[in-house]
Amino acid sequence: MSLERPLVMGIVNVTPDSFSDGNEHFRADEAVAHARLLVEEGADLLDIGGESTRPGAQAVPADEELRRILPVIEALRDCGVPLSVDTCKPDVMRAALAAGADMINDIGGFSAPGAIEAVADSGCALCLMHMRGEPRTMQDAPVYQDVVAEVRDYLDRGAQRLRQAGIAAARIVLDPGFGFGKTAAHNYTLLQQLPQAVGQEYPSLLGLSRKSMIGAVTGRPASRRLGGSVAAALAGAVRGAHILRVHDVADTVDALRVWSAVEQGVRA
Ligand code: 7PJ
Repeated sequence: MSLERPLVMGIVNVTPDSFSDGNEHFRADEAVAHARLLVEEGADLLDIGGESTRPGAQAVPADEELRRILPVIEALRDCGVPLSVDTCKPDVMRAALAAGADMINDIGGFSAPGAIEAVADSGCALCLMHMRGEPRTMQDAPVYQDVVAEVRDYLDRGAQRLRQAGIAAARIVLDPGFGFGKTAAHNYTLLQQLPQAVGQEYPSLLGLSRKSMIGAVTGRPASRRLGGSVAAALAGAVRGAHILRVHDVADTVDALRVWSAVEQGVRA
């Protein structure tokens, strides 16, 4: 994909938290319908997730995660945009790739035993994200000496591990992991210094949408963080972010179009 303008990645959750009806088919159908709407709204790619990774969330077994996401991947294979799958589990990675996924988005940074082997030979794109600790406990008073340098170091080492496994540089995307073992102050420092945090060698992916760092500044609950999320996405774009992972695709696309018109003019 061209990375000349920031791409918008639409979030497709297939978790009971977001689709509270317990019926599996209903849940998959809802997710697919929502995903198709996001594509109509201008999503350049979709990120399908079957495990909630919010702070304090409990782990989901691989077979349950696959029951949730496989029907959704299969239904969306022909939707016109590449499909990313948000998972840390090597078994889920393999099955998702076999079902047609184009990208694996691992908040664990491909650190699980077997994760790199699961993706190495497929040719898929890989998003390697920084996290401190694990989702259940990561927000228990995270401490850094220098958050930008420590995130950069983690991402550099992670990318090195992928390269040493024979993975081409062109497949790799790096993400500073907003909200994953970081205070609001850490998150805003990372966003302000994005080029230093992610470096210049690989494209970057940012997940800022509706996160607590937006609530920390606006005082608003997750359901009312649209304006703050769009502002954060734009701040990322201004600093050179390549992929913006968002819930609100239409509004983010509008903001990026207006920003682009200001910077580059409107074509006649
Ligand atoms: C992220 C993610 C993120 C990447 C989630 C949420 C939590 N994957 N998955 N980056 N966040 N790469 O969306 O609030 O920031 S789940």
